[in-house]
Amino acid sequence: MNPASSSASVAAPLDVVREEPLCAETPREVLQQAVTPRESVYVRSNFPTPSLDASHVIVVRGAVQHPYEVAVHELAAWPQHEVLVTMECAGNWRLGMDPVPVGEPWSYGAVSTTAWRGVRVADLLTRAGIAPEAVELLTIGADKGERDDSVTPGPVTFARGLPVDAAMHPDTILATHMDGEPLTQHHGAPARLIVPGWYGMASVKWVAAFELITTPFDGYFQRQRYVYKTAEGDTPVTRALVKSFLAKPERSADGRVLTARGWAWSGFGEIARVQVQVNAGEWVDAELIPSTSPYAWTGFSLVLDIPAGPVTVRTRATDTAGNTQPDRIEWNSLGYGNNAVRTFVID
Ligand SMILES: Nc1nc2c(c(=O)[nH]1)N[C@H]1C(S)=C(S)[C@@H](COP(=O)(O)O)O[C@H]1N2
Ligand SMILES: [Mo]
Repeated sequence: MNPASSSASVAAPLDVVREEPLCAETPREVLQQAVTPRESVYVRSNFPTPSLDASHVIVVRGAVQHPYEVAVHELAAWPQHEVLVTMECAGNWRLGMDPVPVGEPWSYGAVSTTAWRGVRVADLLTRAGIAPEAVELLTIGADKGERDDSVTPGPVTFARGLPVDAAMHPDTILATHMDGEPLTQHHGAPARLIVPGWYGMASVKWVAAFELITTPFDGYFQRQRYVYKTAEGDTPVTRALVKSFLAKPERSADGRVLTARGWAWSGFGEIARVQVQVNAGEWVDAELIPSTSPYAWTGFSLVLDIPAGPVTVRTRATDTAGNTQPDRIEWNSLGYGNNAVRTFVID
């Protein structure tokens, strides 16, 4: 019954949305699998990809008792921690918004599930000794570039502030490996942050420095991007909203029965329920296939007795915090967090 059980791990080339800097989606046929093969993990980069190796040095500084530097190859001697995480770009399914907002025109494939391994950020910060006045961990990437709309002059560096409690969470890691192998260059080699449950922008790639700061970060990628901009004002984008999709429709030999399978995830809790609707009929509860990780998507499956011919199928997930995918979302000008129920057409 597992959505992944019908096929072995099969990779496929990414669907490229933009060549440079690379933005590319995980192809739909690969999204049938519980774990995304590393070659098929979506890529979202804002600037040219840095070329760094394991001699790259990460600086830990700011509001700490003992600032220090550590080369990435030295991290192999630290206690290791692995987490299986579904990571989604906040702009995933921007194309489903009407009108389509500015930004990368993502369809539904800016989401992947990967086993990330590395060192707990809590271990790195405990070694430095966090000063009591620290409020956020500012993670600074090694990539930068020009941004015409930046309110500050000069090149912008990819950097993000994360509340200290989220940084100290035992499953927040500085990952050096994905799928048991060193990170690929596009995914942040030699070391990247992984913040389970948050939209992808929190998981800073190519980490150059960790800086404990005493006032909330107000840089470009905190205040000018990754905010829900609506008529009511700006709200920061944080955790991933509850969402689901249909992965692999299967008909029986007589063409009648169709098995709806797919995945559901939420950064606000575990998946409590997935409902499926065919041709605008009743919503029916699907069977849930729990994940081995609280941060990885939950499978669902439902056998539907429907006639041959084109059908529309809609899926709607609810999490344990009581959030349900809405029929439509409030439009926001940067096009983030489109978790509205999507209609899938099956021929
Ligand atoms: N340094 C750096 N980190 C980054 C980004 C970036 O452009 N630069 N993009 C972020 C965004 S918006 C997402 S969705 C994820 C994507 O990670 P991936 O390319 O490994 O899938 O990385 C995040 N971390
Ligand atoms: Mo993203």
